[in-house]
This record gives sequence, C-alpha cells and structure tokens, in this order.
Amino acid sequence: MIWNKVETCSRSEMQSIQLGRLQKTVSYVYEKNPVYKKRLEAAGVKPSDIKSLDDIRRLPFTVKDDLRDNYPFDLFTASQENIVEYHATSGTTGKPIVVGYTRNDIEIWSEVMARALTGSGIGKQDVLQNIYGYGLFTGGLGAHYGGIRIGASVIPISGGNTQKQIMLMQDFGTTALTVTPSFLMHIHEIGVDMGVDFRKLKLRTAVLGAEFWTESMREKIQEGFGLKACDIYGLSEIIGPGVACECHEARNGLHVNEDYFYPEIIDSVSGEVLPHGAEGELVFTNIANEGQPLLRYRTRDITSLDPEPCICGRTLIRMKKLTGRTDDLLIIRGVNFFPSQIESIILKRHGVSPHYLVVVERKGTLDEVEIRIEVTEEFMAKAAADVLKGGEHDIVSDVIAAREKTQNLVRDIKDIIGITVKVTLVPPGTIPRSEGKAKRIIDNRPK
Ligand code: DLL
Repeated sequence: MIWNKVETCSRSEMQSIQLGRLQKTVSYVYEKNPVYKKRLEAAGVKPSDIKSLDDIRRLPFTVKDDLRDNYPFDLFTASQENIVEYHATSGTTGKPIVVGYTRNDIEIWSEVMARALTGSGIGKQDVLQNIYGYGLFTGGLGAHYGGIRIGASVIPISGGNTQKQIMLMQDFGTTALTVTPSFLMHIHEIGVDMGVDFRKLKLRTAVLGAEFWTESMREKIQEGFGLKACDIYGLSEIIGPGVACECHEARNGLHVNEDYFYPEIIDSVSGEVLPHGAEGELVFTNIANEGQPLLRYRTRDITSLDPEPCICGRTLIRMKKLTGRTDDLLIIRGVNFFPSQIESIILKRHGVSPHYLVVVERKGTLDEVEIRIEVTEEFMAKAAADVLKGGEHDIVSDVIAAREKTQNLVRDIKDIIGITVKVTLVPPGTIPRSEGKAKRIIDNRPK
C-alpha cells in the first residue's frame, strides 16, 4: 500500500516540486530570520540566485553548533504564537537542541509518518503499541501522529515498563510495534524469562529506528517475535521520525520523503557534493517546514543515495541503511571503525548475545579497546549446572569453550576490522539496558 501518490511521481515532477519549495523556503528564511539573512549575505547568495536545484550548493551548511549557538529560538522563523509544539534532543553535554513546529509542520510530520507506517505494512486494522518515548524526544509523538492519521488503534504506552509492555501485547492483541531495536530485544529477554512465547502472539510488524541496528539483529528480532521488521530513520532537527522509512516489500534502502526533506551526500572533509551511490555524510534541507527550516543541515550520518525506482512502486530516492555517524567513528591506532561493525561480527557467533559495550582507554600513548559481551543464558546455564554437578571434566570443557569464543571473536575482529582488541565475556544481564537508545561506547580517553 502507498499512502500518497506523490511517493510514485516521476523524477521530473519531484524535481519541480522540490525547486518550487526550495525557492520559497530560501526567501522565507531570508525575510523572517536575521541570523539566516546574515549567513546568506555572508555567503554572497540572495533568494533570487536559486534558479535550479543545483544552486542549493551555493547555500552555506548548517551544523549542530549553529543550533546550540542560537539556543533556544534564534533560528526559528515562526513567531511563538504560531508554534504549537516544542521538542528537544537530550544532548549528552550542554544545552539541548530545540525544535519548534507550527500547525502546518505537525501536518507534514503526520503525513510522512503515515507514509512510513503504511509503507511498513501497517493500516487501520492494526493495534499499534507505540513504545517510543513520549515527551521531548520526537519518537513517541511522531509515531503517534502517524498512527492516528492512518487509523490504527494506537496504544500510547511510551518506553519503559517492560512487563506491562508484554502484558498489553498479550491482552490488547497488539499487531504492530514502534520501538527502538535495543529495547525490543530487552523486552524479548524479559519475556522469555517469564515464559512468554512471543511467536504465539498476534505481532506482525515492527518499525524500528532511532539507533543503529544490523541485519543480523533484524533476523534475531524477526525470529524471536515472529514478525517483519522495517527500518525507520529521522532526526529531531529535520522533523523527527519519518524522514525516511523502508517499505515492507523490498526492505532495500529507506525511501526519503524528499518532497519535504531534500537530501544530499557530501564528502565530510571537503564539503563537496558526491554523486549518487557514493558513501558520505547525509545533508538535509527542509523545503516545507515553517517553524525552523534548516538549510543544508549536516546530520553526521553516513550513507549513500539511490534514485532507482523500487519494486514497491515508490520512486522516492532511497538512502542505504546507516553504517555509522561521523562522530561515532572510533579511530584506534589509525584504524577507523564504527561500533556497528563490531555488532555484525558478534551476532554471527553462537553463545554470545547482542548486548555489548565498547570501552576505549588510553594506556600511556596507546589506545586500547575492550569489548564486553554477554554470553547467552544457555551457555551460562550449562556452565552453572556443570559446576553444581562438580564434574571436573565438564567444567574444564566449559572454560575451554569460553576461551575459544573469546579467541574467535578477537580473531574475527582482527581479520575484519584490522585491530587487536581485548574481549571480555560477562554474565547475561550485566550490561546496562536502555529503555530508549542504547549506549554502546564508553570512551575514557582524555579529550
Ligand atoms: O532518533 C528520531 C527517531 C525516532 C527516528 C524514532 C526513528 C524512530 P534524534 O533523537 O534527534 O531523533 O536522533 C537522530 O539518531 O541522526 C541517527 O544518528 C540516529 N538514527 C535515527 N534513526 C536511525 C536509524 C530520532 N534507523 C539520530 N538507524 C540520527 C540508525 C538512526 N540510526
């Protein structure tokens, strides 16, 4: 099912929508906001200079620090009386980043979320348990607006409350979930301990995002719950969830709602725009928002774009599932890698769970990486039973098995990523679980 026929329009129709909206937005921010006016003047560009889509390259980039420097409202282009909702990112240090929505912006958000949920295979027949956090985080309300728009029966439970989540899945006959993949895995773990067989419930679809997750995690989730999982992407600065989403038919790249959010891929060092297919930093321009439209906002997310129409019938440009963020990139002894690469390796090995933490320390002048990984419940249960039985032979073989697991992981990581790490196996349940986005890196190196 396709929500809006614009999702299937021709490239030239799309480009004409985009150009009209881009020209309007550049004039709008120029007139409405003195900070933007100054920035555009400094770059030597006037609204009337935007004659083609390529002219977008003349506009200066916007970065996270611009939002911080103009905290809270100096980049807003709508007056307070026209703002109907605020959101903000939690931000680990300093002030959060604030976003303001006009009534029209909420309309856009509901529309793109309706497209995303429809594309994932959800409709009015579904009972949608919305586990994304409600509040300043955009996940909860974004999925809520989309759910209401398509006529699904939305359960606004928000994050946390693991046992209640499971109870409602059972009692309300939940068929669809919107949730972060890491919290969904946590729900699975707790449910299995309680003796729940999720595969016997009515669950059919999950729309997962807000953090990285790999294909192997998708397989685990689909198998554990007996459902189909689609990836959804978004960021608060641009609108929240719904910037792009996979379709359930192909699940081969996320369809970007490019009639509202104009995407570019740039080389994150030179700022040059890269051709379709090349991997680089994703940049978005809001071409229809009113509250705080951002021009060429650098997301720091890394991906590539593919304009080929999809088998589902959509012609919207697709972005590849994310592989990392420029600021998640760890550089260890000259080797660059993303924690998500470690995750793919871990998930291919038996006996260890997908719960892991990458800890980086500086010892003297050298950076050292320790990867803490939980062993599975089954592995632990067998070892505990062997200890209780006191069978020396079995205990020794468990120790050997654990050592082999560690050695295999160290070798895989060395082979695939090229760095030597220390792997520490830890008991199940000892790595902190998050009720929203998972924290995978502790970087203790002096800044
Ligand atoms: O995470 C919005 C959202 C809510 C998206 C619910 C999807 C579902 P922020 O908190 O501003 O907004 O974080 C945005 O999260 O720049 C990415 O680095 C990361 N991210 C979001 N979706 C995905 C995804 C929401 N599907 C930042 N895969 C983005 C990987 C994602 N990373």
